[in-house]
This record gives sequence, C-alpha cells and structure tokens, in this order.
Amino acid sequence: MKQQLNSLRASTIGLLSQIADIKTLNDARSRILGRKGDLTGILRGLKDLPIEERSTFGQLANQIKAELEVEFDLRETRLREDLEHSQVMSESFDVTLPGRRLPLGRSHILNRVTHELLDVFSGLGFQLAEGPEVEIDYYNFEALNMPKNHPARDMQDTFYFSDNLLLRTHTSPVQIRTMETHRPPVRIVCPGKVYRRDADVTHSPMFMQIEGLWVDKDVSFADLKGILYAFTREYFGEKLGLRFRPSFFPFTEPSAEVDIQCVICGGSGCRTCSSTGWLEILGAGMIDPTLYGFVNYDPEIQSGFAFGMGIERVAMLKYGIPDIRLFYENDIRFLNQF
Ligand code: 2NM
Repeated sequence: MKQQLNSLRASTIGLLSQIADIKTLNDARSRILGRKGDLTGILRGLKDLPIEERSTFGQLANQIKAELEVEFDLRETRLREDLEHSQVMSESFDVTLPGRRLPLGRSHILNRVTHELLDVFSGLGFQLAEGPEVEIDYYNFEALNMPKNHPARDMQDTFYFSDNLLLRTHTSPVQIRTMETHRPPVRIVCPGKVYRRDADVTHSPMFMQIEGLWVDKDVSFADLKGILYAFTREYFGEKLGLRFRPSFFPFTEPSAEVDIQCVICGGSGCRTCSSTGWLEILGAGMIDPTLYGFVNYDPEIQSGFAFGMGIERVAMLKYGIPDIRLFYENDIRFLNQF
C-alpha cells in the first residue's frame, strides 16, 4: 500500500506540471482526490491490512492527500495568473489616456461652519484670536473668576496633565490672553476645540466653541443684543426672533441664555424645538468688572460683553443634522454631503 500511495503521489505531481487549463485541472482533482477518486480507491484496501498497520498507512494517506491538495491549489493559482497576464497583454490600451485622479479631500463640516461664522463676525468688525488647547489653571479658571475650590468648577471638569496643566474647557482663556496684551478697544472671536469630562448622547469629551468679546468705553447690553440680532439675521437668513433668559456665568454679570426662534419651523412648533418654537443657541453677558482687574483694564472706564456658542449645535441647526455623534464618526458618506 505504501508503494501504491507513493506512486499516486509521484504520478499526480508529474501530471500537474503538464496541465495547462483550469478545467483539466479540476477534472484531475476530482478523479484523484474526489470522493470516488483514486486515493479513496487505495484507502479501501486499508480494511484488509492487519490492525496495527492501518493507522500507519492511514496517516501516510492523509499526509499525501494534504500535500496533493496544496499542489493542486498552487497549480490553480499559477494557471489563473497566467490567464490574467495573457489577457492583459493581448488587450491594446491607449497610452495617451490621462492618469486616474486621486479623489480630493474636503474640509470637515465643523471647520466649514467655523469659517462661515468667522465670515459673519468679521463683517461685524470682530477679529480672529486663537490660543493653546493645553492651558494653565490661571487662564482657564482663575482669571475667569473661578478660584480653586469654587463650585462653578464642578461643571467644567476636564483632562489634567498635572495640577496646573489641563485641556481648556472653553475658549475664554484666549480672550484673557488677548486682553493681557492688547489695550481696548478689543473686538475678537475665538473659535476652537474645547474639552470637558462629559460623554453621553448629547455630550462629547471634545467639542467646538466660538466665543466673542467686545470691550471698549460704553459698550452696553443693547450693543450685545444688536450684535446677536445682526448675527442671527446674517447667518440663519430670516427674521428670526431672539429671547434672553436670565442666567449665571462666573465671568459675566448680568448673564443670559439666548434662544432663537426655531430655524426649522420658524417658531410655530415642531419636533426639533419640542413644540416650543424656540431653540437654545448661546450664552452671553456683560463682562464682570472683576475680570478687568486680572488684565489691568480700568473697570471704571471699560465695559464689554462676551458670548459663547457650540459650533456643533449651530451646524446641526443650519444643516439639519440630527445627531451630534455624526461629526466624530468619520463616516465619509456623512462628511461628503457637505
Ligand atoms: C459664554 C457665556 C458668557 C465668555 C466670557 C469670556 C471672557 F473671557 F471674556 F470673560 N469669554 N467668553 C462667555 C460669557 C462665554 O459662553 C456660553
């Protein structure tokens, strides 16, 4: 039986080198290795052997079978490659055709919206100011009227590198830094990524914000309202109303949360505004005079306002995006729509 197996192995290997097409190869495969094939035929002889020899030859047969299967596969791969090669070589092709273009990338929708907002605010006289995302405690909290252990810090827990070094929780530190180095009038907008210890359906640990600041002599709450109305008209394009609700921020007094009439239904009530007709869009207020002490402005002379809004929220309203998580999943089927 050993001889039978070895000669089947040798003849198969010899045969394989002569096979030149896949159909012949498949026929040979089933004739030799198939259920009613030559190998099975030889194995039928096992039952006539003494018991102690059966496993030896059984093992040998399995080993040869495995080896031959590999040889058949290799031959098949080789034949397919040859076929493909000859097909390519026999086709004529136009060497003057231009190359295939690589698809161009595009700006992320949040960066697009950021630039749209900057356009509107630059039209209202605001200049761009930027600053670091890794901040020190002083600029992120202390100079914004949030001393250590102040309860207002609880809502802005963040990621710390050390006691003093952290990821900024808002872009306000940029405004403090700008006031430190520039005398009034200061009229700036600060867009950028900010970070908080927050993660649920409506909160991401990283998100984007844009904040505005205007400090000069005689800047009043009326100016704040005027700027915000102008912004709303310009960006959302319609005569949408605004609503100012009293609120609290550590760095402004008085403070307000500002609602815009629903950009989807115009205020009549729909799913987006939970039938209220209003959407919360930003926070704002008059700069607390305490802050001027940190940047060497005279609180008797200067006054100003600041506001802040979430860029994701603005983008969702402007482009009808239903879920904040879409911005960060990097699914190009979503991103390519903008
Ligand atoms: C808001 C709401 C109210 C704000 C204040 C300042 C700074 F640095 F000038 F004091 N920047 N941004 C501010 C005020 C931000 O966001 C909801």
